[in-house]
Amino acid sequence: MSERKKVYFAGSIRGGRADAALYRDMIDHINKTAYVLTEHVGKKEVFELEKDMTDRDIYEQDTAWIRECDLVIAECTRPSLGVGYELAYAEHQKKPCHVLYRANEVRLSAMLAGDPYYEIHPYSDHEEVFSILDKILS
Ligand code: 6IA
Repeated sequence: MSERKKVYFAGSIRGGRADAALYRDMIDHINKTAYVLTEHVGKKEVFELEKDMTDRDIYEQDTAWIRECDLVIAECTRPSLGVGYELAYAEHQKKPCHVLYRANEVRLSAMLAGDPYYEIHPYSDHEEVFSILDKILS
């Protein structure tokens, strides 16, 4: 267990929860072979749980987890200021960063698509997302 890679999974929270079920499925899949530090991103009741934390608490915890992780996997179909910030922070920390998004639905921000540091993985359906995750984690 201890040698499992620590994954910082990033997905939209206040940016919109339309893909929350997908985040949960991705987190469950990653947890089969690695360890996700940020399970709350896939939780349905995230706003209920959030009530006990200040924004400062969230910021301090998440930036500490980015410093601790082995890699970042971000689902970026739904634009989120927080996810964009996390990716920039992770690049600054020199953590490998993988960006997944549905290319048939959105055009990825040029600030991610144009940054050669990021590994960009367009996909079109759920099955594809799991095989991309397997490749990232192999
Ligand atoms: O701007 P957004 O809210 O969409 O930003 C989403 C990103 O910020 C996610 O990738 C999270 O890592 C991070 N984030 C936003 N809200 C929280 C949060 N709320 N807790 C942890 N990370 C967050 C409290 C959740 C609760 C279960 C304790």
